[in-house]
Order: sequence, then structure tokens, then C-alpha cells
Amino acid sequence: MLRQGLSYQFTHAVVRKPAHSVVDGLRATDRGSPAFAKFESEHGVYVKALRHAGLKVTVLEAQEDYPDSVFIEDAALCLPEGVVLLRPGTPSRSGEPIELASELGRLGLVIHPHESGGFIDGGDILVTDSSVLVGLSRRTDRAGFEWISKLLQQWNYQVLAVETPPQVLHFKSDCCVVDSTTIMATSRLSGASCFSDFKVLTVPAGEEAAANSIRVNDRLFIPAGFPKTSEMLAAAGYSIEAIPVTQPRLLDGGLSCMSLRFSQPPAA
Ligand code: CIR
Repeated sequence: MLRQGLSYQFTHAVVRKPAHSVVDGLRATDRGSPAFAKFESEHGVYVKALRHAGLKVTVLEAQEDYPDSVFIEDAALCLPEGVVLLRPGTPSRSGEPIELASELGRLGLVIHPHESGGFIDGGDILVTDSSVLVGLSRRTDRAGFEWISKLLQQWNYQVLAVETPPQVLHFKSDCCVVDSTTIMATSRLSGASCFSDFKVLTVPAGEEAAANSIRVNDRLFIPAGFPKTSEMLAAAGYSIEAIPVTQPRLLDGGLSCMSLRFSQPPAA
């Protein structure tokens, strides 16, 4: 079933302030710890950009006990049917969804609890207008996939298991939705059969991190510092805006993982 605009037309976003403990966040390769003040400032630019794109942004308080909790996308999936709580597949993050559930419940969102023995990170879930792709990874296992697949199928989503490339943290580290029929992906993923129904823009070599971009309404936010990607997207006619994410990137994070984006109908 095609849901036009589901994957990039939003009215709301929820973000979480970075905790001071973010300096201890997880990273695959240590290239130095992020500096808290700089992280906070880049996060502020990100929130402002979401607001300029037309979103009402709720900023949740920092969770000091969870250094990676600023990467809020990994703890929940927001769909028009409600919020699906996830189960991050790394021990230091497993408690993040618990408090998030109460916070989102207080915003009036419908919460669907996690009910599987498996694991699933939001960074592995790519929602397109026609299907939901779930990347099996070091964080997302088959049981996590089976569970979410069953739940989302009840809501008539087509859900497919795909492979996150082995050296990549999350599926969405390497791809993003650009519009209803277009995906941008690294060369590691651009030929994948899961994208055969899409037009695929391949991120220029050497700029792989630019694949973690986000389309929000009429804007395409890309991480700053990737001139070839920027040129490619501008030439294709997209309205792009570069956002600095030097500090999140030290922790393998990027644009998609720092917000939950969704649409809510206007109150009656
Ligand atoms: C982690 O390893 O869990 C964090 N340091 C980064 C999470 C990034 N999340 C995402 O791409 N969805």
C-alpha cells in the first residue's frame, strides 16, 4: 500500500537533549570523545533546522544514565498508528525506551509496548512510502524483525528484512529516503535488491557518511562537509541544507538518529 508522504512529511518531532555523559557514548572506533558544549551547540542547530522545516519540536530532558540517549531514534518508531517501543540491541542502551514511553505517553501519543525476546534499533528501520525495510545488524536480530513485522503487518505495512552491511552500525547509516520514489545510498547498498523499485542516488565515493541524511517536508538535511553529495542533490533539484554533526559522528551518530519525526492531525 502506498502512503504518499509518510516517510518525509511531518508535523512534529521529539528530540532529547544530550547528557553530559554523552562524552562516554559508544563508538566503533575511538577518534576522540565529543566535547559536550560543541555537541550541545550542534544539537541546537539541528533543533532549529527542524523547526524551520515546519515541525513542532518537543525537547526532552537529558538522561545522564544513558550516554547515547540523545540518539532517540533507536528507542522507538513513530507511525500514524502510534509509537512502537523498540529494544536497543546493546546493553548500555536497553533501558532507554522505558522512560521514553512515559514521556511520549504524556504527550498524548499511543504507545505499543515491545513484546519480543529479540532486539531492534530504530536506526535499522527505514520507513518508505511503500514499505518498511528492517536491516538485520549487530543491533537488530531476526526475533526483533519477526516481532515488528507481525505488528506492522496488522496495520497493512509491507515489512521486509534486509541486510545491514557488516561494517556498518545501522542500515540507515548508509541510506535515506529522498522522496516517495527516491533513495540515497552508499555504493555498499545502492545495488541492493530491496531498492529495485526506487530510483537510487549513490553517494559519491569518500562521502559515505552523507547517506545519513533526512528529508523533512520540503527540505533535505544533509551533514555538513560533503560538497560532492551536496552538488549531486542540488543538481537533482532538491532544496538542501547542511547541518553540522561533527560531534554526533564521533559516536557513529548522525542526522536521522537524533529525532523521532511524525505527523499528528490537528486537534479537533
Ligand atoms: C550507538 O552506538 O548506539 C550510538 N553511539 C550511536 C547511535 C546512532 N544511531 C543511529 O544511527 N540510529
